[in-house]
Amino acid sequence: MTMHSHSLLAEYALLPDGWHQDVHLEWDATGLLRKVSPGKPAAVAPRAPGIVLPGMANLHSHAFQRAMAGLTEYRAKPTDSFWSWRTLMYAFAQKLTPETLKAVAVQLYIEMLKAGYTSVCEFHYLHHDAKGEPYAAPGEMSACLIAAAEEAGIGLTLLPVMYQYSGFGAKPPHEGQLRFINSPEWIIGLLQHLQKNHPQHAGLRYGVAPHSLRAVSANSLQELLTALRDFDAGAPIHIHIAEQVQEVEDCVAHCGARPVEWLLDHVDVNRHWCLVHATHMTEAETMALARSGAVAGICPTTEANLGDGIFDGVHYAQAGGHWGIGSDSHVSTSVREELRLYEYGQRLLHRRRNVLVGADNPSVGAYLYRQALMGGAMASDRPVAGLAVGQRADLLLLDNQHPTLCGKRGDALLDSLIFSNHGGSPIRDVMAGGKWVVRHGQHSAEETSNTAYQRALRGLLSS
Ligand code: NGQ
Ligand code: ZN
Repeated sequence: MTMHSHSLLAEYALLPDGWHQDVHLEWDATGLLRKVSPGKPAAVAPRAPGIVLPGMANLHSHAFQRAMAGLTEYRAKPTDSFWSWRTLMYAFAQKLTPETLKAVAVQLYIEMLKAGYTSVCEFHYLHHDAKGEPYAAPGEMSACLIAAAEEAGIGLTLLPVMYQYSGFGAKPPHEGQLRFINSPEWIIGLLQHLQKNHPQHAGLRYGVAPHSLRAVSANSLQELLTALRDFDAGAPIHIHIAEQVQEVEDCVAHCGARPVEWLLDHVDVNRHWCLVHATHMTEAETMALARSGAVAGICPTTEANLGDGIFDGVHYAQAGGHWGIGSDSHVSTSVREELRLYEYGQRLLHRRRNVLVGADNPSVGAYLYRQALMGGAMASDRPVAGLAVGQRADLLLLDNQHPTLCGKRGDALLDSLIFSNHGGSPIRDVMAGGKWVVRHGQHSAEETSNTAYQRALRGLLSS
């Protein structure tokens, strides 16, 4: 295979309608697939020996939190919880500078690519400096994430976060939240600035993220959505919705409804929406969310790490709800581990096996991979839904001789990839937007990034 070719012959590939032999893939200079033809060996195209999967979209990331993974796993109080973790996270967030954010994000995005994510949605709220003063350049921190994604070669959906309050009832923000605080006008102004200085393309998309119902008011949420319609009516909208029982109770006390219930009643929630951590829903809310066409953003490793609870995957799957996965706080950046833990949570809860499957296919791996791919593409609102004409050439080339995969065909490959975890990853090469970014398990910018990351981490941990 040559580095600059715009075509390849995939020996065995997963397409939207299933597995195919000898698939001729061709893409254009913008990285979009122009040809996907199975069963026609073309002598001209370089051969990709192995198994080709579409690359996965990561629908929820707070990049800076990568640098604190592993640093909150000690007991400070017997009552340690999501909220005490959040206090530690705020203290850490205070230390980030534009330079350290960029170094951490490049490292993270390289790790994501190596683990099978070819796109990421950044739920980005570190807008101002540590005192809460705006940086001289608007979007200084956003620009660092855009530059990091470009350097790593990962597709990016950037979602600037609107954040106003510390709790329901317009409680004033805490000191630790001052870096996040803004308004609907500020967010739209930022989007305009970003669109001017870093215009959107197939690898870069903008949307918005009202942080949560506890951090914004009903009025400012409406204002943001109205202004967003003028800026870009199809832009993706992400929100943290019902992660903790405490926030559900506070929402009921202040708004007279549970968070998902309230949102569905007051806002036109549709396929442009992604509800992250829809952990605590009644069965009626679960069904209504599935019917809305929105995506549920599920972050299994982070939700387990923070003690959030378990998403009702069974009823949601029965109702045909869209969902995808996010690595959120980045205690793990593995597609395989995220999907495995989603199914394992359901098994432990229901004391059964093979819980999350589609109506027409018994393979758990196929359900998990295909659904997460579709939901991730919707939440990203970029053409990353799989290997089809018009979609991005985002793909993973797996080693078919790896002990995890050897001798297997069809959906058993996905079952094994997710549920058989032995001897390192079989993901060998990764292409994003038509460019090989990982070859033989190595990213081209890995060494430079490691050095910058080590320097950044030394600074963050000593201050
Ligand atoms: C966040 N993370 O914004 O980083 C949140 C914690 C909050 C998760 N929800 C802060 N996992 O929800 O207030
Ligand atoms: Zn989050």
